[in-house]
Amino acid sequence: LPAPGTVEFKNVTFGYPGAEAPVLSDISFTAKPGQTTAIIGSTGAGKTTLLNLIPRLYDATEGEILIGGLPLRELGRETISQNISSVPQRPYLFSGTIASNLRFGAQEAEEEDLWEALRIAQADGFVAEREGQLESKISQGGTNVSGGQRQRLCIARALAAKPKTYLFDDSFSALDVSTDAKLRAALVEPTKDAAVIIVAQRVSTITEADQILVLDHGEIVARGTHEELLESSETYQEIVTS
Ligand code: DUT
Ligand code: MG
Repeated sequence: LPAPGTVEFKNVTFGYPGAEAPVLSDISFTAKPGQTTAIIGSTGAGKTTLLNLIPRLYDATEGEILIGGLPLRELGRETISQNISSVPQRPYLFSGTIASNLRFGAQEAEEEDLWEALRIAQADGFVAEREGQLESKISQGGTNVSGGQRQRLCIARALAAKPKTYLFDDSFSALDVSTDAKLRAALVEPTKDAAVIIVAQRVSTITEADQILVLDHGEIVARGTHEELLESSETYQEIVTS
């Protein structure tokens, strides 16, 4: 079997229920542990839809998705949530404390582990400044933290769960360029044995990725490293220069 955490798409097609045309067509790729797979493409290309198939928010209409070589459809909810952490495009926080939000996928985590996750996510500074720190209250929907803080808390939550597969949906674009760079540098070590799939808007976020998939109208129109795509893909060149 492929290593745990490996995500394989085999000829996956998906259409939203009731819609005529599929949103994703014949998608095939493998995201391996120890590697970063980046997905880039214009708005509406199907990037979020593709990521959402992995924790089974929807099931593929055709084709197959395998996790660690096992069909996704045969894995239980619990196995999926224990092994895959997803930072959604619109990250959400629950009403409760910062600690309870961070422990969502990691009930057993010690305070020290939570601080470590916050440090990596570049969120330790503002949490330390809040009255009550880890025990400070988050209001319903997380409206008493800023969008960028919410994003970093959700990244910390994903890290605290120590999954085998990370899904980041446009998780770095609300951060300023310098925080984005610091955060991604800090992520290298804790995610080094995991499969990391990143949807990005900024090319600078993914130039180091092991493979980049260029998605256009639900199809992978090019794939390769940043250097390879600069040579081979007009769509990628357009994204880089836009
Ligand atoms: N779509 C639906 N129903 C949904 C979500 C999306 O019909 O619940 C459509 C809208 C769009 C396509 O699917 O035509 C792909 O949407 P997705 O959100 O996957 O696109 P994206 O690549 O993530 O766009 P963005 O960069 O704006 O996040
Ligand atoms: Mg999206």
